[in-house]
Amino acid sequence: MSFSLQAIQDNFVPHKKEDFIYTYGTAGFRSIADVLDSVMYKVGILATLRSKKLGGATIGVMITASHNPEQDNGVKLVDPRGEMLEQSWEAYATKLANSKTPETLAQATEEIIASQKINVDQPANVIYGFDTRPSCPELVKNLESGLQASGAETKNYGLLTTPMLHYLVRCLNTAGTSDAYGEPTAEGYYHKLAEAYKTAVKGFTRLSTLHVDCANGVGAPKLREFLTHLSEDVISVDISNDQITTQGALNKNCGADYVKTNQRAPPNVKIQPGDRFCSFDGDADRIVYYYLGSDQTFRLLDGDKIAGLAAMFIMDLVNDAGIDSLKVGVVQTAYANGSSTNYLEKVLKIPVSCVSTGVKHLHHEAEKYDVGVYFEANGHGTVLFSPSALNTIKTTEAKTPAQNRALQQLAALTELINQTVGDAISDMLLVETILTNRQWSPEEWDQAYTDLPNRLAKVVVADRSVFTTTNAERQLVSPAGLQAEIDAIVAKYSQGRSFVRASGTEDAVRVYAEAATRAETDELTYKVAQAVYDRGGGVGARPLM
Ligand code: G16
Repeated sequence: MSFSLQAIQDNFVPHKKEDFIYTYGTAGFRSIADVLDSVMYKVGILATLRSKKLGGATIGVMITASHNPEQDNGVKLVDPRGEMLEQSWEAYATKLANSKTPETLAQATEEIIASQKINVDQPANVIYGFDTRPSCPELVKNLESGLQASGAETKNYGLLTTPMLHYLVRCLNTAGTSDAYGEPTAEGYYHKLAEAYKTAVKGFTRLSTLHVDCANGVGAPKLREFLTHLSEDVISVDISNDQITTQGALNKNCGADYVKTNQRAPPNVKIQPGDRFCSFDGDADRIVYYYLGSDQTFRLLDGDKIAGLAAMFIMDLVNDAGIDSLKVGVVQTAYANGSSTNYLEKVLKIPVSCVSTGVKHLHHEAEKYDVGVYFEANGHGTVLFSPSALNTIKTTEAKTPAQNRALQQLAALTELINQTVGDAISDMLLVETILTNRQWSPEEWDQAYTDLPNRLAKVVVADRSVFTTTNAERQLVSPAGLQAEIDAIVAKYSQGRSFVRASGTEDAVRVYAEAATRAETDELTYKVAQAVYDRGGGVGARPLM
């Protein structure tokens, strides 16, 4: 298929809302689904250009708004190794998305071709998938129209979790190389994870049933399909919130974001002491665990706790395998609980880096370690093994049975963990592997450290773009004077910490706070939220305690 600017103009999909400004944010374009048709068309063109630029490598496009409510939707591009779109291209995405006429779109397209020196005669290969949102079929048509107009070879993989699409892209681009990642099919993905899990838990007693809340999203059918690859003696899973066709149910009072933000189990989940629970988000790229303590209180095991568990286990294996020259590190964001950072640095003695929100930032930082564990507190994360770490694990000759076992376990983890992006199914298997190996209950896992009480709040403002930050989002640069006011508030609370940043996926400003006690944390959160509302152009009701 050939590339033609004329075809791009002739098939132009106009904007539904003239004054809407689109931005390629934390996880691509996200907004109310009604205004995304034109954006999908442009993303089709961009994916084609990206593939042509990279000599025809397969690029992925995922249509999802993940944790957002059902009426939203979004789209993001996946680069050849399964990672997020290279950041320098985000500006091109934004430019194309905001082109309001066929002529300006053709001009913006030509500019990208010229500045990236793209040979438009190169072939282009693009695959795509989507989640369960009712708006997806219509948006897929617009995406297909953009891909066709720009002349890409395409394959529609249909309903997928986001991490499955990332996996498929990497498989297609590495097929037939020494780096081959797996079979580029859903079956290939299930098979790879299931085989690795069987190896990783071999010889250990199976744990009690794990209860999984699938947020009424795509994780439900995909987890069910996956589980057909493992027998009940290997894992026992009970799935809830699997109503993918019930209107309005997606992420509503359930799912990882609900549990993390509200610090409580979904109301329709009957949680009993001793049981182990986890929640996925709407596209199954995040996971958080939880349980009821012996005092009947809800206990959250979030992304920080998963990072701590994974880092501890990997460090032990690396030591037992006698390959402790490998540098293990953890990457977090400002949302990481202060106690978790303290545990990693002081108890495990692991280097910790702090970067801006968004897995794209964490992923790149994690690549700097031999084994980079990265998790956002919201449960989005994975573990990366560098090529040299993979080689060391594969080629080290064991001198003792214990060393041999540790090397085998590490090798199984490299297969079990989706190294392209955070993946709820794969992360769930990682946690289950560790708990099974240790024969731990969630309480035992939770004993590593005690979280400082913390709270997340949202403030709606007239224009969230006036909130700019520095120092990995820990300090505000603008609005002027607001950071000084926050500092003055925080200083009044023991172990107080708070920061404010504009969300890249929702139309709101986020406020995070932690302090020594629950009461202090709640007060600190609302004081800061009120300052944001007052100085940052708050709209609607002023936040109240
Ligand atoms: C996305 C990103 C995450 C980010 C989250 C919230 O998650 O992939 O990295 O933490 O949004 O971002 P923000 O605070 O900017 O709204 P998801 O699961 O919605 O794709």
